Amino acid sequence: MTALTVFTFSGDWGLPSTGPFALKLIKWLELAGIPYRQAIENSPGKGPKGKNPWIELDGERIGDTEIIIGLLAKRSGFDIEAELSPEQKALSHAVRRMLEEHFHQVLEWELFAHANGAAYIRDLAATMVPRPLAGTAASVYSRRFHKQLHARGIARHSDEIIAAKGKADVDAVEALLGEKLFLVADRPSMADVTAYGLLMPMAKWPMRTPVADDIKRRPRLLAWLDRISDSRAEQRLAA
Ligand SMILES: N[C@@H](CCC(=O)N[C@@H](CS)C(=O)NCC(=O)O)C(=O)O
Repeated sequence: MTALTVFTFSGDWGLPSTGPFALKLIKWLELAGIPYRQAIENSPGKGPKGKNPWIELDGERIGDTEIIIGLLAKRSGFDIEAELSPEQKALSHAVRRMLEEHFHQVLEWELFAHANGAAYIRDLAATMVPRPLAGTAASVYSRRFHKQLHARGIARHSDEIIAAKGKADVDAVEALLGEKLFLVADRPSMADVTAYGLLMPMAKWPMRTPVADDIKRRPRLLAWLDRISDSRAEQRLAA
């Protein structure tokens, strides 16, 4: 395959990127054994869809992890769910959509609207723009996310309801995992890869926020996230 560049938010908390969708994409590439170059770009507006991550392949910029993974899967012949039954595929799809379309709102709310998340964003802004502008940059960013989260729906609820909604998703994931190694099969599926992207930042960030704290109190879930983190193409091929 020709040279592939993946544009992601910068890394932190021991992760190669703080972006949930970037982590999902990077993990899928690792499982596929597809080499890539990571380029740090913290302005999503530079991407073809105004969202992070995106890739550059054969001179073309492509956004949206679902579209990117679909394209690269076709080109490489790597189908992460090749051995799943139609029912397992449906389950994996439903979990992925729950995490991307609902849980992602909770993650962003804790990061941008919760006081402890917002303090992290302010400190981060100070590392990116000169001091006098950092406060303004952080509040512009935070206002933009508030507006988005209100439009998506989550920010219309009280703090308690948002936390309960987030924990309900985590409960569902933990119940589905049960005593298994991965969510729907004995190897990672798209549900696991997506969950890694969406849950791992909250499991790792040091800020005290309600749903992140709840994830950190679930050893079985943390062990599974580490298992996905450690999964590589070699293991898949050897399995
Ligand atoms: N459906 C997209 C979602 C990407 C997404 O929501 N990215 C967020 C960061 S995790 C983003 O760039 N937000 C910035 C913005 O909306 O301004 C994908 O799968 O790549």
